[in-house]
Amino acid sequence: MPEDSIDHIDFDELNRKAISQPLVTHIYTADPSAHVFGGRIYIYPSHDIESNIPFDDLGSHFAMEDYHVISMDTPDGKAIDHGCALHVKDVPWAEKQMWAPDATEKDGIYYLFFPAKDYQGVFRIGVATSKSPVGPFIPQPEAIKNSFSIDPAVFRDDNGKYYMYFGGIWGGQLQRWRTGTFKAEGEGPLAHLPNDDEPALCAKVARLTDNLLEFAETPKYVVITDENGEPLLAGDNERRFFEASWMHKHNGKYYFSYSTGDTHFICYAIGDNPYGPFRYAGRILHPVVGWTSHHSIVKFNDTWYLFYHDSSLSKGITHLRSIKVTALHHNDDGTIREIFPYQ
Ligand code: FUB
Repeated sequence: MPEDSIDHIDFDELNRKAISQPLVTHIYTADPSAHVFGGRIYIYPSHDIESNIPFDDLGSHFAMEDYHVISMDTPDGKAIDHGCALHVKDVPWAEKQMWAPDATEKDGIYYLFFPAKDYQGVFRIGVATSKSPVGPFIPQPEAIKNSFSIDPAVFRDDNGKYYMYFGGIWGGQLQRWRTGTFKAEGEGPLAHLPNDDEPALCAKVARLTDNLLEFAETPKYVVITDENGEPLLAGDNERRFFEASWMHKHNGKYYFSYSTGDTHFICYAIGDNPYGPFRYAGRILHPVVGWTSHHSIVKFNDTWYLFYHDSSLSKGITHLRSIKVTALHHNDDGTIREIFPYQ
């Protein structure tokens, strides 16, 4: 439900109908990247704040400054806020807009991956490390070489290789990198998008180096195909990629899930390897209150869970969101049961 249609919502009624409640209510949180480390759930969300910057198509109103890690014993247990894990003022290359992060672990070191705008107004992706899953995280002095756009999601495959999926159109600037170099904004944030009858812009994927601090290869396109094996078109905005990449593996198949942005769905596509192509397979989550939809999918004690967010606690304010969790079910044929966030 986009912000312009919230005027008539009875939020008390909506919250009664919600399939889940905010995991924390003392701060606003969004874009939950959840992982299980040592048998405990750790969530790496954006930390939403009121910036008083007006809504625009660039997402300027998402002016977040730091990250807090949230942890839980179980998906229905108490969520603990471990405080500030990384602040933009401690990241030498980053000026503002600490958007959706992700984290991973390798050999006892925890890696926090995060997008932020540099001092030229260009989104880059940085990495910070800690010996603890809750930080504090020490950032690398520079952003990842040749990184761009937003929403990093790091996937560890069973063979121990790590891949980063990333990208987001509109305010996430992916369209401005279409030719390989950064294009000026031109006629506005929607400039440089493909025409409706051209293939949609794709998320990117790159394997990471062994120390997880750099791309080991030039990022490749994450192509999503339709039922005929053709790439989804840019005008197919109920199915095409917008932002919020995530990867999970189930029964040997690779599930690439993502947000459709302006149509507010979390959808998924299935492939046979981490690079794809991925065949569009359907919707996971129907629209939530608030413009954005962003999620992660993680297995805990043999049950899969969808972490997501909505703006119900802030009564529909787009940039003040709250993280939530609900169970996710794979059907026997490999498809995922659709989730309706309000019954
Ligand atoms: O939280 C800021 C941005 O909003 C994220 O990077 C996007 O995925 C969207 O949720």
